[in-house]
Amino acid sequence: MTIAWDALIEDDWRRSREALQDDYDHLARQLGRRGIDIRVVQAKAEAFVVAVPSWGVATGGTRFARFPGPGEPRNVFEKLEDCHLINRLVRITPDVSLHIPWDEPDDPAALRAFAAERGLTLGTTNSNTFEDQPGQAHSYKFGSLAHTDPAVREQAIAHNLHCMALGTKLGARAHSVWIGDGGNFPGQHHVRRALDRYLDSLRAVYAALPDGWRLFIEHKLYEPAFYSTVLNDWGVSCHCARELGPRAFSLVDFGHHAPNVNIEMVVARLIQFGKLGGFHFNDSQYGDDDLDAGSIKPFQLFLVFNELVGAADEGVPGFDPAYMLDQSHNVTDPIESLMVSAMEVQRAYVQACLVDRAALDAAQGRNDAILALAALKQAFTTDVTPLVAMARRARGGAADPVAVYRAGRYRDLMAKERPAPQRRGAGIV
Ligand code: RM4
Ligand code: MN
Ligand code: MN
Repeated sequence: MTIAWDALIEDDWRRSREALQDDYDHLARQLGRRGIDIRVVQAKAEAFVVAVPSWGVATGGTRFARFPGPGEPRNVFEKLEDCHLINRLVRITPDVSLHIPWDEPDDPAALRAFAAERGLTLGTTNSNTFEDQPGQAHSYKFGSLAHTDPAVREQAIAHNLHCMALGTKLGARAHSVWIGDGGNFPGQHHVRRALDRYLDSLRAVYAALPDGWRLFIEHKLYEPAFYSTVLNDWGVSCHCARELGPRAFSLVDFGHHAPNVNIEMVVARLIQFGKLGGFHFNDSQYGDDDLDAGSIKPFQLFLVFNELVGAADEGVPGFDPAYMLDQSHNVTDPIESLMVSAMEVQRAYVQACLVDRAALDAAQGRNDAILALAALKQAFTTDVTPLVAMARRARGGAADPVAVYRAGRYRDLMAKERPAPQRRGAGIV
């Protein structure tokens, strides 16, 4: 059985078009008064893309429990089916990040073709040396790339090389490394030596980076190591990326910072030092909560995009960050969460495009804090909903993706088509 998505998208459009057009016209006039052509901004919205994580389409779970939903994907092909539907409705997520070995294909060419038939690319491989796999020679219990035992480090390096070799067959262009290495207790590991070992291992990974690829390294303050981690913050990450070479960059996962860290500052500094590789978008109240992007601190997301749009406008050399979502869904339908999150990231981007940079520059020059903040707030408080909805519509997506998704009753269908229990390790973190 198939679902008539095109008809559902049209129904939704017919229902909403009049109100939407009205709101759009109003916004066009409002922006016109500020000297902004809505069509120019809409073109930017239409060109915006953010990758979805293959591991995000299944329910995540916590260390306490996992409550799987009906019809969850059981393998990488089914994950791509879900990703395809997401992109079909929102039209800004044509790229999927894969996690190896969770998504290890028997036949890489077949997986690549399966994705391409659905208009999807597989742009980034993510390695996993934070858990053990069946039959593995050495355990990662006490670390991987930074382990004290060279045999464990070799195994972790080999896994990363495998990911990149696989990625070349899948058409990927980047490899992303996050490790769980660190200590749970003071004194457990030698802080400086652990970082030296990590860097030595990463040099071997970097040396094998395929032509035209970028290497992303992802810092994280804590978890699973609760006292100290090897790549603990953006400064250490930036240092390591510099040590490695011009194709190594820092990746910023929003949840990997202490509460109240000024992430837009982190982003600005990495831009300034030529080492911003990309993002794992999500949101959090406390730690690596992996909640939906923009759900807790939408103003922070906007401020990050304010830095990004500012850098793009200025033509900062080498500035080309990769945008990816990295979330774990526990109480929502993962497809809905990923659609909403992608749209929230797009919204923040579009709002940042509305910042009156001349006014902001002038206010900064005069040290006028009130008007500087006002320039940002004017953009942030502009409701761009009709603009992004029209952008979606122009690309063949749904005016209201969640409404269309619910009308299609995809989960009910999948519950019948995907009855088997999910395999362990298939993206459950
Ligand atoms: C980590 C980190 C990585 C992700 C894993 C599953 O906290 O965010 O990017 O691959 O979780
Ligand atoms: Mn991440
Ligand atoms: Mn994380």
